Amino acid sequence: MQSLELFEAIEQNSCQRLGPATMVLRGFAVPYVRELIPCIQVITAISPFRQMVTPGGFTMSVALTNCGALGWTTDRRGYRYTSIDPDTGKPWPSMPKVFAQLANAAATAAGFDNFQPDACLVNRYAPGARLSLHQDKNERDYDEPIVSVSLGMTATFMFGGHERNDPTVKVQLNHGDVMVWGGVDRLRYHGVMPLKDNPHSLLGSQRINFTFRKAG
Ligand code: MD3
Ligand code: FE
Repeated sequence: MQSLELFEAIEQNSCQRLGPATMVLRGFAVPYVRELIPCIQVITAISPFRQMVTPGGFTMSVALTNCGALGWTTDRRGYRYTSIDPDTGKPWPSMPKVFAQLANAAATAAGFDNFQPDACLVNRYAPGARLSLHQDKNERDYDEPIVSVSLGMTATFMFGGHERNDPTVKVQLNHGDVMVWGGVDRLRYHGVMPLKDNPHSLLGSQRINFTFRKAG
């Protein structure tokens, strides 16, 4: 291998620390992608992507669905986890084994043993979709880590502090990157900048993000 290729190969699988308890595992999900993509079709055939309304009355630009025992939802009454998809009246589709295996392996690689998620939020970003700065506060146990998997187009993630006005660090999240955070970083503000349209070879003009949590 040429030295530049060797460097790129290492870069592809690097481990980057974003905060005291936040790691970016570059390319960690790449070996799983061929199995993950057909799972997305199965999940969305049961519970399609939809744009939900926030308690403030805004329609989210990000479309979402869920798999696993619990799914994250929002409407005019608030944010919460439910076992039933409010649009279908049926349970959310079950979490594919390969999803749970990937989440568990990534958590272990980042130093969190025995992560067994019961919820997987699947976010779909079309060009222009964004997620404004927020905290994830709807889960029961803040000691459990969260694992996020990025697929498709590259997004710019914003990583803030514990106050809304704290400065943010911007991080590019590419196809196959996995982020794991917990502990003291669990309640940090974060968001995603409006998605630029640079079509991806496998997924086209979209970004799909899985966020695994222990919600119940
Ligand atoms: C929390 N999703 O669904 S990954 C969300 O890319 C969400 O779809 C984003 O924020 C997405 O709630 C970001 C989740 C994430 C990543 C890093 C964090 C949440 C974080 C760091 C600290 C706290
Ligand atoms: Fe979040």
